[in-house]
Amino acid sequence: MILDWKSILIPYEQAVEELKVKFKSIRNEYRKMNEYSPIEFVTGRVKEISSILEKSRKRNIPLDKIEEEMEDIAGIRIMCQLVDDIDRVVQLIRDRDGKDLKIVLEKDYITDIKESGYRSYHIIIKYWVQTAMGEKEILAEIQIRTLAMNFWATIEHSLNYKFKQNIPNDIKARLKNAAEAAFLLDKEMSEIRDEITDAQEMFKRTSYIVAEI
Ligand code: 0O2
Repeated sequence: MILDWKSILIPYEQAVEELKVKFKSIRNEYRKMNEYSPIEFVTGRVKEISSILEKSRKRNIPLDKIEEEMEDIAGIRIMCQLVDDIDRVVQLIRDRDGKDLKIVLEKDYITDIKESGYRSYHIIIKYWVQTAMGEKEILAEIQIRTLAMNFWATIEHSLNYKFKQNIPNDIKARLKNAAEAAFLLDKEMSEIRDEITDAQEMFKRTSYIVAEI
C-alpha cells in the first residue's frame, strides 16, 4: 500500500504548531500578570514516518487505519516545575473540553507508574484543523510531566534507541532506581515550595501585626 505521507501529515503538523502556540500563550499570560505559571515550557513533534510504520507493525494497525487508531502522530509535551502543577494543567485542558478540543482518553502514569519506571500524565484529544482541503479531525496526544519526569524519560528514550528497545537488565535496574530518585526529587521540591509559601504567609501576617502596633 502506497501512502501519500506528505498530505497525511500536513494536518498533524498544523495541529502541533497550533497547540504549541495555545499552551505557550497560557504560560506567557501568567508571566505577564507576574503570576506563577504551572506551565514551564512546551514542545511538540509529528511522529517520524519510520516510527509510525514501526508502531503500526507492533500494534497490528493496518496502514489505512493509522489516522483513526494511532493516537500520538501529533504529540505535545507540557513540562511543569512541580507535580501539583500537572493537576492544574490537566484542569486547564478539561476546561476546554468541547470547546477547541475534545478529550478522548486520560492515562495517568503518575498514579499507575509504568513497568519501566515511566511517569507522565497523558491526554488523548480530538482536534480540528482548517486546511486548504477543508476541515480535518485528528487525534493528538498531550503528555504532561515535571522537569524531573522529563529528564528521566528523555534519557530512557535515548537508551532504548541505543539498545534497540533491548536495554540490558543491569541498566534497566539502574533506570528504575533513577526513576525513584526523580520521584523523591519531585516530592522534596513540592514540600520545599509548601514551606516557602507558608513562611511567606507567616511573614505577611507578622508584618501586618507590627504595622498595626
Ligand atoms: P515517541 O518516540 O515518543 O513517539 P504502550 O503500548 O502503553 O507502551 P501506547 O499505547 O502507544 O504505548 O501509549 P502510551 O503508553 O500513552 O505511550 C505513548 C508515548 O508515551 C510513547 O510514544 C512515549 O513518548 C511515551 N512513553 C510511554 N511509555 C514510555 C516509557 O516507558 N519510556 C519513555 N521514555 N517514554 C514512554 P512512543 O511511540 O513510544 O515514542
